[in-house]
Amino acid sequence: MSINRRNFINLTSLGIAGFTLQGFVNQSDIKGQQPIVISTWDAGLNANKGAWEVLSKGGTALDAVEKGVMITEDEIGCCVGLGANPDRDGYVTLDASIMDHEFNCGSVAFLERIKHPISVARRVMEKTPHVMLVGEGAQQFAIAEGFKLESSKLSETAEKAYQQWLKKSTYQPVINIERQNPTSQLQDQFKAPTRFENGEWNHDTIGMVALDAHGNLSGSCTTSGAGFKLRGRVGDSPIIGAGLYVDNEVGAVVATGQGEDVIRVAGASAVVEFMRQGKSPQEACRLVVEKVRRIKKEKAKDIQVCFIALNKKGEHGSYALHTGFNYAVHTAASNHLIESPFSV
Ligand code: SD4
Repeated sequence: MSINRRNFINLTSLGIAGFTLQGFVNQSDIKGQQPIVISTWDAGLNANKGAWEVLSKGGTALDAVEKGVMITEDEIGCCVGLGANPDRDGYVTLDASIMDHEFNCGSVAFLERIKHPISVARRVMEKTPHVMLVGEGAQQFAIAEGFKLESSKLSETAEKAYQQWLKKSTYQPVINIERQNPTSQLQDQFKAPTRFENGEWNHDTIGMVALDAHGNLSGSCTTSGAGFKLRGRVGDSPIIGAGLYVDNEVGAVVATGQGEDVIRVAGASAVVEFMRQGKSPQEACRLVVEKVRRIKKEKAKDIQVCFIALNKKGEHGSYALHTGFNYAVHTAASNHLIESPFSV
């Protein structure tokens, strides 16, 4: 499919092009909703399959977005979870968040040695009066909930990357782009390095949002954050309203890229608010990305910020600051990657 990045057409799970959400959608409008799940980067293709197992059987979007990203957390040699790159002191620290259709939300940050931070985030949501637990406290909570304390040993690939990084020991944010991907139409014009080139992962996060057959939205996000970050650094992914936001009357949004710059604009929440005003998912994402670009001025060339959004009707869209971002869409018809439109 050829995609004009600047005039990208929103695809819809219903297969109907060109109808736009105008603000609030009545629950009765979406009876017999076709489920859909979308997630960031090419790792989303596998993650979507896990989510689809839940959605296709009439399961909830909440269960789907947890199960989906757990697949990525499990993938050794992938970008999130315990196999990912460590902080500058050599420890893998994980952030995750989850949100359902009733504004229930939970998150963990700076969590170490726990394989499925997304499930700990869900327990925070369901079993505590809090929204967010961090560090040692989050780990203690996880252990008390029966999660196993894993080894602190780095994966082989992360150890290699870390040794490489130690040679220079400078923190230089990278522009997140997709690894070489045979389906990428941008491949020729943009030579995407593999995740391991220069000893650096290319991106570190999976974010997922889903709409179930009951017409409810949920979202999840899980990440190792930025590789070689300062110890204690927390990004946007566990911050509700920044890395993830769900408003069941409007839509669900998740972010990836330079977390600091997503936090500054309350990114995911801002995208939801634009959709509430009637903007399409892609246009809502674009408006927030452009705000980041304005704020960052010439520094925008050094960072990546991307959003994916799904509205109440199953229309989806994305926008990124730079080329090289893609997202995976699973409907009853297919599970495929879409190149995101971008700003610069
Ligand atoms: C963070 N947003 O911690 C995450 C990083 C990311 O692909 O998305 N990497 O800032």
